[in-house]
Amino acid sequence: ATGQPVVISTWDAGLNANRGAWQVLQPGGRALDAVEAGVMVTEAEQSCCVGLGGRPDRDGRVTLDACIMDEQFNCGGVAALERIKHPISVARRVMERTPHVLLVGEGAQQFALAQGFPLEPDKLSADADKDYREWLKTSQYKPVINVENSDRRPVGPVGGKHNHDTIALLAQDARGNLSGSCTTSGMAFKMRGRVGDSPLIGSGLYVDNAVGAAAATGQGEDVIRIAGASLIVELMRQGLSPKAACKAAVERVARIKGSKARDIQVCFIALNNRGEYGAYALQKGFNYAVQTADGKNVLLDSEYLL
Ligand code: SD4
Repeated sequence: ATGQPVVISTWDAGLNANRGAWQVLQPGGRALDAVEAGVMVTEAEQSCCVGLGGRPDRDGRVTLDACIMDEQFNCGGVAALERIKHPISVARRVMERTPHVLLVGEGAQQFALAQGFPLEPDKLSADADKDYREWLKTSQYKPVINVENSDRRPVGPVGGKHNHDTIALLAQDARGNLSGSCTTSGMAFKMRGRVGDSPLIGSGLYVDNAVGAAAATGQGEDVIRIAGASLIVELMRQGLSPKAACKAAVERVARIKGSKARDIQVCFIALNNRGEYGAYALQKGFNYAVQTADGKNVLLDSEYLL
């Protein structure tokens, strides 16, 4: 136990998410409650890439992926969940109220409704609708990677809009316990039914309280390929620092992808059980937000490989 809470989360939306988490942690709350509260802020913000404001799949449906994990290997997730505002809270219910870890699609929605979550309108946000119509003109299914997000430039499949703002958030509470959360609308204009890394325990998120926690954002397929978050936790177990472990995972993706590595982005954040944190990305443009007990909540540019 460190006595010093800390929160780390992905991209610039992480700053607001960290504030949400901090409201739980500062008065001595539990890391699990903090990681849920933190990303709920982002889910409610209706941004491009998390929650119901997210870009749809290529059939025009917003399908949400999320997972959560606590300090005792309890975990839950939902994938391809539609018309529910807070997938992270449904993921937590899967963890706490079912014998399962992952519910998908219609079954996940049924469960959410049975748990009292309201069914939201079947409607794209104005921005998502505009982007979708634009995308339909070519209907080119080719995920384009967000490599310059830090200054809100290029990227994305449509009109310079970024497509990569999954929020993943890791926290340690004053008791020294770790938890993590991850939530996203996934890659814009993905195939219907496509599931990324973000709801998958071990890929998008992993927590081992005796070692540390890790989470991912970027091209989900290439995070799944290396079981990214789990790999990073195992590397920290072997003694690597959070940043070195994230870097080793990025290097593994780069090795596998060879010359195609330039076409994708993968990014990792990690937090060990001593409260040390770090991040690493394949390409320039990834940033992450860190809130520490000195009261500071800062956005940091990640180092990168290429
Ligand atoms: C996915 N990893 O669905 C997610 C996308 C992402 O920031 O991270 N966006 O593959």
